[in-house]
Amino acid sequence: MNLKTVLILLVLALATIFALVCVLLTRGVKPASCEPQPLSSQGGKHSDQSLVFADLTPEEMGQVVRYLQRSLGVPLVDAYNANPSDNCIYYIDVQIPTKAEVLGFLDRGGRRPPRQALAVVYFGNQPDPNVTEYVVGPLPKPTTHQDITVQKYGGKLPYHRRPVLGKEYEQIETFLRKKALSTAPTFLHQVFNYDGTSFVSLTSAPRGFQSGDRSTWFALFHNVSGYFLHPVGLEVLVDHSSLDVSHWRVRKVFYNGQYYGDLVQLESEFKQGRVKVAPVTRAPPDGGFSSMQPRAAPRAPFPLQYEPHGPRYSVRNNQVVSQAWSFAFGVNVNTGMRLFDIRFKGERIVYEISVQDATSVYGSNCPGGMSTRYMDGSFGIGRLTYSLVQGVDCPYSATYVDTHYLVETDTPEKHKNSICIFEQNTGSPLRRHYSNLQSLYYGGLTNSALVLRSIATLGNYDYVWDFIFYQNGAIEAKVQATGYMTSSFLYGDGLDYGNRVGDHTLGTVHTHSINYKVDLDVGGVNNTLVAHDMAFESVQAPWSPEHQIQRPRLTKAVLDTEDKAAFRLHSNMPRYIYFAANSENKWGHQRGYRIQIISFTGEHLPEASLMERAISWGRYKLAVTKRKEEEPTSSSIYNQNDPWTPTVAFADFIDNETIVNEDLVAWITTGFLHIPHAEDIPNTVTVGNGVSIFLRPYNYYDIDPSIHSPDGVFFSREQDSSACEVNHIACLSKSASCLPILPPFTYDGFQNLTRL
Ligand SMILES: [Cu+2]
Repeated sequence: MNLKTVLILLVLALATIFALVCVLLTRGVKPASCEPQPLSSQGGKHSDQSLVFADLTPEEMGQVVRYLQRSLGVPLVDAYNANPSDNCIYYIDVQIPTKAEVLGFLDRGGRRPPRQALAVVYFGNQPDPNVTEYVVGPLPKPTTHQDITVQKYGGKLPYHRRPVLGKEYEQIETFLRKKALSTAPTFLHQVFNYDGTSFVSLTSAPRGFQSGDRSTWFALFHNVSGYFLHPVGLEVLVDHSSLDVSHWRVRKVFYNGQYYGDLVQLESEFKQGRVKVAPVTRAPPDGGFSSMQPRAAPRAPFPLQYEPHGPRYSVRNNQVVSQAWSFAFGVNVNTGMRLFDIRFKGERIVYEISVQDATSVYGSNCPGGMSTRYMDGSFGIGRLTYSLVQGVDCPYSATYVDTHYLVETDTPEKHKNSICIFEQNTGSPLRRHYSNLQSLYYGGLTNSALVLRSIATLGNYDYVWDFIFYQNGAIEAKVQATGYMTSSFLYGDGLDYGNRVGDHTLGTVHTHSINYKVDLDVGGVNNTLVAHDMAFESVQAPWSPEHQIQRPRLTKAVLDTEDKAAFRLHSNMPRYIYFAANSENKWGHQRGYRIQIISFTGEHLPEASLMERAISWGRYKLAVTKRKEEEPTSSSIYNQNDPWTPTVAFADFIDNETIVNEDLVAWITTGFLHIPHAEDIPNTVTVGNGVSIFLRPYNYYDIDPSIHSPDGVFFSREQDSSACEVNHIACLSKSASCLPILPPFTYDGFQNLTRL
C-alpha cells in the first residue's frame, strides 16, 4: 500500500464517519435538553373566559344559517348562486357582547354574556330591496333574531349599497364576454387576437358619481399569470344597477385614450380606420416579466430560527399566553384582525385593537385607474386571509391556526393555517450596555418578541398584518404591503401618473391608508389624554447673566375635548401623547401608555370630494374619542358602493365631547404613498413598505419591566462569562446544540375555496 492509497482510505473513512454523524443528527438523535418544557414552567395561564371574544365555530355558523332559513319567512337562496333579485345571507360573524357585559364577566364575576351572531341578509326579492342586519342568538341553539339595522345605522340600508357578490362579478364577466365584447369581433381579433377567453377584468370602485349608481369600469388584461401587469388598453363601463341582469348595459368604452358609446361604435369606427390602435402582443402563459417563478435555483438553505426548548408561548382556542403577555384574537370577516383583552403581566393594557379599513386612492389617465378608491374592508380583509406558507410567510416552526368564515355561501369555509404565532428573536439587543468607565461589565437583553400575523390578499396586493409584543411592555401593530401592483395601459400623458414598468404598462400612483381602533385601558377603563413635548426657552445663564442659554423645556397639556384630541394629517402633533391612568407610579407620575405612530401618509382625499366623508378617518393621524357602543367602527362595508351617502362617517364621531377621565378610544391612521417603479415588478416588496403604531409604557411602571425578563445577561470582568452559572448564554453550546426537529412542509391553501 503506497502513501497515496493510505491517504485515500483515510479520507474515505473520515467521510463515512461524518456521514454517519449527519444521519444520526438528521434522524433526530439529540440531547435530552432539546425536549420542550411544559408551559406551566414558562409563565402565564390560559383561561376559557377569553372565549367571550371567540370567532364563530363552523357548527355555530351552521346553526345560524339553519335558524334563519327556518325563521325569516322568505325564500333564501344560497348566496353562492344568488341573483341580485334574490334574498340571501351575505355573511355571518360573531356579535361581540358590549364592553360593559364583557368586563362585568371578566372582572366582576358577572354572568357570561349570551353568545350571539351577526347575520347580514340581502333582501333583493322584496318590494323595497334592502340589506338587513340581525343579531341572532343565543348560540348554540338560536331562538330569536332582532333587526338592528336602524338602531345601528340610523336608517335602513338601501340595497344599492351592498358589496358586490362573487356571483354578480361572474354575471358581469359573462355579460362582458357574451353581450359586450361579442359586438366588436373584428376589432378584438385584429388588435388582440382575442379568442373569447384571453381577457380577464379587474373591477374598479366606487361605481359611479352619486348614490344609487352601480356603474363600474372594468379594465381588461391579458389572461396570464400576474395579469395585473398586462393591461390591453380596453376598459368597459358596465351599468349593473338593475336587479334584472338582462337589463345591464355598457355605458362607455375606453380604448387607448379614446372614448366610445359602446363596443358596437368602437367596432364600427375601427372598421372605418378611425381608431388609433396600439397592438399588444400577448404574454406567455406564465406572464413573462410578471412571472413569480424564481429566476435562480435554490442553493444553501436560508437561516432558520428555532426554539431550543420548544415554544415559550402557548395557543389555546382563541387565546395566546406567554411568560409576560396574554390576549384573545379573532378575525372579523370584513375588517380583519381583532385582538382583545391584551394583558402584560396580568394587567390589562388594551381592551381592543383592531384593523378598521385600508384604502387606496389611484391616479391614472385611464378611467378605471383614475376612479379607483378601494375601501378594502368592503371586499373583506378578514375573509381574504389565506393559508400561510411556513418558512416564507412566517417562521417555519411557527404555530399555525385555522380560521373559518361564512360569507357568500351557506357553508362555512375553512382557511387552514391562516394565522401564525411565533416568538421572534430579532437578532439585536432590546437594551445593552458595555461599561468601560469606572468598572468593567456587560449587561444586555436579547430582543425576543411575540408575534401574531395574518396576511390578506385583496385582489392584486397582499397586506401583512402583525401584532408584536415586546418584553418591555410595548405593543406594535404593523402593516406591510406586498403582492402585485395594479396598472394602467400606458398612453399619452401617462407618465404624469406613474412610472413605466413594461412595454405598455404604467405603474399608477396610489396611496395606502390604514385605520386602526385602539381601545386602551390603562390602569382601569377611564383615562385622560395627555400631551408632552419640548420647546426651547431663552434664559440668562444664572451664573453669567450676560449670556443666553437656549434651554429645552417640557410642555404639558391635558387634551380635554375630542376636538383638541383630533390631529389632522398636516397639523403639529405633540411628540409624546399618552393615555394617562388615575394612578401614579412610584415617582409620582401618572401612569401612562404612549401612542407613537410611524407613518408616511399624505392627503387621503380632498374634502371637496363628494365621497370624502366615507373615508373621513383619513383626515386624522390620531383622533381620540369617548368610547361608545354606537361607534364601534370607523368605516363600513356599505361605504364602498355608496361613498356619497356614507353609512358610517367617522368625522361625525368628533363632536367635542369632554374626554377627561372617560373610557377613550384612539383611532389611528397610518400609511404611505406608493409610486410604483421598475423594482415593483413582479411584486412590491415589504422592505420599506411597512408602517406601524407603537403603544409604549410611559411612567406606567417604576422601572423597565424587561429587567425581570429571564433572558437578561450580566457579567463583569471579575466573573467567568463562559461559565453557565454566571451567564446562561454560555450554556447554549450544550443545551441548544441539537438540530431542530422541523415538521414536514405542508400546504392546504388551494383547498376549500368556494370561488376564485
Ligand atoms: Cu401600493
